[in-house]
Amino acid sequence: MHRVAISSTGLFIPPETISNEELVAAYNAYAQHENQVHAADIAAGTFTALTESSVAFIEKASGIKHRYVINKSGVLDPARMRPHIPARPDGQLSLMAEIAVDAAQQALTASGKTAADIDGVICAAANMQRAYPAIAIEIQTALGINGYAFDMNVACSSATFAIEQAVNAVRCGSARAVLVVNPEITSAHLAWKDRDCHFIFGDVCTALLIERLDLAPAGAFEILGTKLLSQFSSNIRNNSGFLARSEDRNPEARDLLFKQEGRKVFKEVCPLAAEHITSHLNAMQLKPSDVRRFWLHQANLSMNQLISRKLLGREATLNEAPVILDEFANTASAGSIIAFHRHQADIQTGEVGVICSFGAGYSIGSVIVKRLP
Ligand code: CO8
Repeated sequence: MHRVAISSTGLFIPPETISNEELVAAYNAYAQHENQVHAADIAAGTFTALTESSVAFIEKASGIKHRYVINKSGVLDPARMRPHIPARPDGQLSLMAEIAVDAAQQALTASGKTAADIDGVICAAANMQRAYPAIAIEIQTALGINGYAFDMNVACSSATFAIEQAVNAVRCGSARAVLVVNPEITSAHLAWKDRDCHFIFGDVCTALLIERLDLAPAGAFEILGTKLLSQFSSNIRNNSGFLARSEDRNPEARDLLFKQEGRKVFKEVCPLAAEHITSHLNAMQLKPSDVRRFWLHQANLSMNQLISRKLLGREATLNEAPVILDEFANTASAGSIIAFHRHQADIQTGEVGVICSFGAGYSIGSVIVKRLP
């Protein structure tokens, strides 16, 4: 059995950004237009008038200030309210593969590795742009990597669940190193016309190089342990899938995009996540107070504050539990990895940290790491 490390990370950030002010202005223009179109029905009581969104609510309820997106103009067009992403011919690199290759190349450069050092690629994200062939195989080929590649989806926990698969492959010797990439184009499955959730998500791609510790560069993070948990819930759900066509559904039906019972998710997932992290640490003879940094899933600021209160008996400082969701919004599985990518340079040799994701499924994944000399 080999010891395993996170050798490096990479982060692709889309070039376009949307502020809460821009988002709310577009939503409110859409709502006003809908209310004008349906004025007679509203007066007759057969149509419920749309209520306007507000920047103050978004910042107070979520902590989100802006988000990056692949395409801004389509999202902000009140007559469209979804990104404009032109279809590409089959011979051209697909969008998810393109942003994953960018993040993966950054991770390879950061660890001084080349394609020849890698034996596997896992593309793990909350949605895939096609059924097959696997996006991961396209990424593998674009990077010139031999070996194998596959896609997997565990919604917001896709990255941590993929880390465990990569760790197992490296630990037992079936791969020397595995690239885990998380291309999250959440803007394409977000209901931008729904005031309750139009502010939640953003686009990004992260990459992690999971490698045999004896091959990893100095300053890498040893993976001391991973722990996964899932518990079925429909409180976060997207019914889009290959059966939709046979079900004769309206392609515009609301349930074919992300939907959630946000309050229930908040109430149910916070205690589950805190309990999960504590029991994982206990199993490694560690306490939450031994942890130098928590790189938590980035869905909602109050959620992370509540989880850290449950863990530490007090609110964590930004140094102990960094926040990136103000800049990026919720980026599904990439959130905790962005926090790790951005906030790990100051971790000293021997210090321990926890990467933890939580989300749809429900699914929770924790990864305990220790900085190496
Ligand atoms: N502007 C103004 N007012 C609003 C708005 C708005 N935009 N939206 C809602 N309100 C109003 C409501 O109408 C309500 O009014 P009233 O009290 O009069 O009824 C009031 O504000 C409060 O509404 P809520 O109860 O809904 O508000 P909350 O305080 O609960 O905040 C949140 C809503 C921010 C959604 C919060 O519940 C939350 O963050 N919950 C946890 C969500 C979460 O973590 N979900 C995980 C999803 S991520 C995941 O698993 C990945 C899925 C795959 C990716 C999908 C990509 C698209």
